[in-house]
Amino acid sequence: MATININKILIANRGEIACRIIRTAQRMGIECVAVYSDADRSAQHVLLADEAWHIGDAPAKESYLRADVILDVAKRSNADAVHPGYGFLSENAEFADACAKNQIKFIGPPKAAIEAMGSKSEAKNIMHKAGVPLVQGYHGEDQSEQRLQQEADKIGYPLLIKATAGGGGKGMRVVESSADFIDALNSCKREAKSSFGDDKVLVEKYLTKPRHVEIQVFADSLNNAVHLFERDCSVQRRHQKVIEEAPAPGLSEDIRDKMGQVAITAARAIGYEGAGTVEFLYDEDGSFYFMEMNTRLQVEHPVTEKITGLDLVEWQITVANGLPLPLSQQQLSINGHAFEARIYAEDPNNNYLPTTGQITHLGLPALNENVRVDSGIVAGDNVSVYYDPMIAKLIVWDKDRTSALARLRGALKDFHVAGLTTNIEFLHQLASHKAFNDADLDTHFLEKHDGDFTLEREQNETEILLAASLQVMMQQSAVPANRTIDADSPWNDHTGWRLNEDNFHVIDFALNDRVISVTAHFRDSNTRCTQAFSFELDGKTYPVSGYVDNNKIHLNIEGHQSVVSYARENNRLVIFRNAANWQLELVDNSVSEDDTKSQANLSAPMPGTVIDVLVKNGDQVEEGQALMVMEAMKMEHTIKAHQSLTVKEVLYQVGDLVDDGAELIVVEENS
Ligand code: MV4
Repeated sequence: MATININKILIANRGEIACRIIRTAQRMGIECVAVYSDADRSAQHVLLADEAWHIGDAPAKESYLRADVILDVAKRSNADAVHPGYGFLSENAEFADACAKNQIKFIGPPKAAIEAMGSKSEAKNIMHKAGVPLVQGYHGEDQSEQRLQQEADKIGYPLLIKATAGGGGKGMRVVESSADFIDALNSCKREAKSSFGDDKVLVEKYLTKPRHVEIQVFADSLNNAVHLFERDCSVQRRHQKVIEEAPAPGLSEDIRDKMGQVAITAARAIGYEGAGTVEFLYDEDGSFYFMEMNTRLQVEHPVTEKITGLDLVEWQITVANGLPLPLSQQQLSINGHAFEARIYAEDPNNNYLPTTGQITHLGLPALNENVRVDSGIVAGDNVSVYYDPMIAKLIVWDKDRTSALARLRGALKDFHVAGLTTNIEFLHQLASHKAFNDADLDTHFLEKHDGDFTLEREQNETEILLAASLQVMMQQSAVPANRTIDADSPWNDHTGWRLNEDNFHVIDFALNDRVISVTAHFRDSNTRCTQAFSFELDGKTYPVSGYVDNNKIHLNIEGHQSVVSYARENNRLVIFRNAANWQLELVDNSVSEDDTKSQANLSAPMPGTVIDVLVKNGDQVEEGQALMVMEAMKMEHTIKAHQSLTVKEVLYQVGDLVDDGAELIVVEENS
């Protein structure tokens, strides 16, 4: 096949995978066209792309699934190729075909290969002919009750009935004995008919403790095909993958090689081109059976990238250009071990149902060759009901499984999301679980260990509340080290701060459905930058000292020192400890007299140095009067009174460095 020259790609997708594809394409000097729905006007994939076209309303059916609209954009933007990502149109044979007919290269396999794998029974027939091992079963045309019962009895029990049009675990029935077969068959057919409009089924021997092991394959248009080893994706809930890893723990070199060769045979059998995945059920005795083939780049492809050192999107584009595969099988090898944890907006305490809302804070672990984050969101973005609730993928790599798993735990602790509930704490518990550490895996792993993942938020909540109290007091008492933005000023804060004679303050926290009150007293500080308090909570008094920096609260409770992370936005304070978080709301307990005087303080318009102070505490100043002069980037800026004011306190002196937004002068407006 002649080489093609792909200079511009339309990415028919959104979120992390669209961003991930754009990054590689741009690195290869290729222009990128994004498409977006109403919900994604300022999404990351839109901002990253060289151009972006609106394609419809928020629901996927009216945007990302509109093959006609997307093809039209591809033509109008002069794209040479379309990358479908995963989901949406990635395994839509008509779309692949329509692209080809319009001389736009579909970055994926030919139409026929997608079609061949679309039906479970057709796929199994093709694989059977090619000599690919299948679970003993029947996937024939004769769908009569009699024939199916007869085939079932021949196979033996337990047995599985699968809808041939099924997917994602829908339309499956386990049958324990011959007597139960007909009832299960009818119930499976009813579900298949209503879900897929097709009640054809196949029957096969049920493996009770299999693992999901899949092989990454790659084929070019010059008849070369290789495999890029395997991934173990046994840890799933409701057929959604949760943690994937590569290589599969405990797989022998011999089985790896056999499985890889079989996967290449499967790809060749359907004239494959590009990236694909052949899924196997891997049984305890070392036997493995073809399950299905995914004719796309998969969500979990980064674990393969980490152990092979390759960029699979680059390979896809290379192959789509008509060029040969970059490496031969002999040149490929496995280096180390990788995990991917899928970070979902979902609530482990509410049956793992998706959660929605704004991400108010996003703190990522340090990124390096050991830790990678693929995400399509930033703080401020909204997770909506319209799309998949996966908000990021955390990928870690190290020299072996044990050290990679330690990396995973560490990175999960540093993955901070506020604003909505996620599965991060659950993932951390999973990565800490003994059976997972022992790699005692099978597809029922999560069901089997379900009870072990109850989240214990109440545990050590006192420490969280004391840390939160320390943060509130440090922020409100305007200790210079912590004075950063104007919103942090006590005068712009209505959380209960007030100057009072006996120097105590009441902080009311709302946590879930409770209001928790902490009474704080100042104590003498032992050092310049730590501050000491007594906090009364639940009738007990805790002497606490510490300091706050860089989103961390350093806490010393009677000699026991600890550190937690936090994010503060107005009255919302989120404390992160280990992989858990506590979302606290500061409840307004101030009395109305405190609000009678307007207190618009004067703050720094940019970071810089104070070069002149023209007022002192107690001065009366008139509107427009110059109060302080700052210098930054060799430019002078004069801070002036916006109205008639009383200067309560000048907070900086000549020569002081101030942060952008730092409060400079505390004032009271003269009425
Ligand atoms: C099986 C099986 C046991 N025996 N087939 C589930 C989804 C579909 N693609 C195939 N599935 C299974 N097929 C036989 N003969 C167990 C499963 C299965 C499963 C497979 C992979 C990953 C997770 C799973 C969870 C439950 C059941």
